[in-house]
Formats: sequence, structure tokens, C-alpha cells
Amino acid sequence: MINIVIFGAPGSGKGTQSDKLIEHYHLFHISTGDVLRDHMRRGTELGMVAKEYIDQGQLVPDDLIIDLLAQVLDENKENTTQGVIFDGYPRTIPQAEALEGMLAERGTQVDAVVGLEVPDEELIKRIVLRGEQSGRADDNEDTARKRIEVYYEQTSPLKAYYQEQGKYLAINGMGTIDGIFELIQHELDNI
Ligand code: B4P
Repeated sequence: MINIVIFGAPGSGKGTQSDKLIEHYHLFHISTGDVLRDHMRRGTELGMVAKEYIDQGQLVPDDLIIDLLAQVLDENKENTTQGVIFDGYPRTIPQAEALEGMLAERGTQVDAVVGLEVPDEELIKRIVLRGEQSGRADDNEDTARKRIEVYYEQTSPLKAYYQEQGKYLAINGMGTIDGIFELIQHELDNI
């Protein structure tokens, strides 16, 4: 069993590399962004609250996200026995601490944090391009810049948090999707 956090700024390739990891390691994938977008599509109460934050480029409040993650883990007890890819979670220190507690209750832990490192201007380019192709409302230049600002303020401290635990694997997120996946695989095969 292996639990991996895939970490990085918005547009760094988290969702993209998660797809490759699932295929290769047969892990259960939890993307909090996907779960929130599903709630928004269905117009649930959580979806309506989340939309207010996501459209502004802000993080959804920790208490809502932590409850959501606990619920997803509880609903998927059988599916998570081989391990989980946490994609886009944690995004704050309180979320990381909550994750530690939830996994400890299940007798497990975060084994590795794959940190995709990509320069800001490339992040903006990727997000704007995806916005043009998918019509995702938060994928426009102004919101992308806000999301990156929020990333530096609230999410990037997690890098040091996981480095102190010896779990952070720095990956150069520039290059082809397959080339980046090879770097990730090489690092994971050595843990
Ligand atoms: P997410 O859905 O997690 O969105 P994201 O950060 O943009 O990452 P994503 O995985 O989609 O993009 P990727 O980098 O793969 O979150 C959306 C919002 O939900 C957040 O802003 C926040 O408001 C909220 N939220 C989610 N989780 C939360 C939490 N835990 N706490 C609070 N709020 C939360 O890819 C981007 C683009 O780049 C794609 O088009 C891809 O094709 C392209 N790309 C990928 N790799 C590439 C490469 N090597 N070269 C060129 N292009 C590449």
C-alpha cells in the first residue's frame, strides 16, 4: 500500500500526472477539485458555496474540505486498500494535519509527496489554454493569477512541512507529460 500526495501550483500538471500514476500503480484517485466540480454541476449546497470561492480563485474553507475528504475516504474503504493518490489535497497546513489524523486512524500514512515545480508564466499559459478548450470558469488569466497568489500564501508552506518529514520529492514539471512521468516513477521506485 502506498499513499501519494501530488502537489504543485494550479496548472502544474497534478491532474495530468495523476492519470498516469493511476494507470501505472493502480491506486485510488481523489481529486478534491473534481469532487467540488461535481457538486457544482449537481447544484448541491456544498457546490453552491464552493463556486463562490472557486470563481474568485480562493481556496474553499478548510472545514468544508476536510469533512468532504473524510466522507470520500469513508465511502471508498474497499477501493483504497492498495493506496490513494491525493490530488489537490492538502492545500493548507490544517488540511495536511487532518489528513495525517485520518490516515493514522486507518493505520496508514502519507508515503511520498510528488512536488511538480513549474514557473509561474508557464502555469498561466497552461491554465488559459485549458480555459479556452474546456470553458472552465476559473481558468482565465485574472483568476489564474489570483490562484497562484493564493498558492504562494497558503499552499507553498506545505513544501517545507513535507521536506521536514523527508517525504517531498521535487520534480521538474517542465517538459513532455511522459518525460515528467518517468522522473516521478524513478523517484517513487526509490522510496
Ligand atoms: P484543481 O481542480 O485541483 O485545479 P488545478 O490546481 O488547476 O490543477 P489541475 O489538476 O486541474 O491542473 P493540471 O495542473 O493537471 O482545483 C480547482 C479549485 O478547487 C482550486 O482553485 C480551489 O478553489 C478548489 N480546491 C480544490 N482542492 C481544494 C482544497 N484541498 N482546499 C481548498 N480548495 C480546493 O493541468 C493544467 C493544464 O496543464 C491542463 O490543461 C493540462 O493539459 C496542462 N498540462 C499538464 N501537464 C503539462 C505539460 N507537461 N506540458 C504542457 N501542458 C501541460
